[in-house]
Amino acid sequence: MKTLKIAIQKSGRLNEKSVEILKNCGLSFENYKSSLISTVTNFPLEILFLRDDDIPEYVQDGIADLGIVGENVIVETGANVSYLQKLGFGKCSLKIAVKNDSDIDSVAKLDGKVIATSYPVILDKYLKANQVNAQIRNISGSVEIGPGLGLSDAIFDIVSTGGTLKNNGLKPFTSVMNSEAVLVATPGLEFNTEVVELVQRIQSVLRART
Ligand code: PRT
Ligand code: ZN
Repeated sequence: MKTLKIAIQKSGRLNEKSVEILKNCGLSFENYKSSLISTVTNFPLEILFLRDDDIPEYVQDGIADLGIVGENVIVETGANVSYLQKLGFGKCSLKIAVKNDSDIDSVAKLDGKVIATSYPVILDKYLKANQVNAQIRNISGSVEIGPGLGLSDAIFDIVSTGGTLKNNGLKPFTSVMNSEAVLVATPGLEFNTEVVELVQRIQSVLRART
């Protein structure tokens, strides 16, 4: 029997809920902050703790068989993975926002403007689909600071409560995609006996919650 590997986020917004759902499936494992790999003692599974950005490619390439990651990260990396189950946490939207006093209120008005984001691939696709010619500035974090500093005319970022936009004097005017944490697998592994068993356990945990 093959020991499967599942990649989850090491630390960050999805870590706690990812660990929790696996524990609720009856899986027994140690969760030390310093350890990057943990062996499940009552199921043929190892847990790899990774940066979320690396998870889609690890799963695509079969280094990990399974992964728990935000859909936004999968779409941004363009990884070829199989979607097995939406997990109901890590919910957010990717939105375009501008300064409260900006006159930009439609996608068309972004033509010729500068947009700061950590999600250049998703944004580029959206702009092309809308035939808008804007300059994308790729920034790795704190993109909300851009418009206030004159660095960009707009931002494209993750929004959940909207509090960060508000605190930075920004307002969203369009939502490009919704996202939540999903369970993904290396293509072809969907029918593996242990994968099927794990997905069934996760689905019954999710059912018990509703
Ligand atoms: O270290 P690592 O690379 O693994 O983590 P990370 O820092 O890249 O990601 P992390 O932990 O911040 O987020 C992991 C995933 O959680 C994201 O890829 C999303 O799928 C999901 N998620 C859900 C969010 C949010 N909600 C969220 N609110 N990710 C980020 N945010 C940030 C957003 O970037 C913005 O700065 O929170 C701020 C906005 O929040 P509100 O509530 O003020 O709107
Ligand atoms: Zn990340």
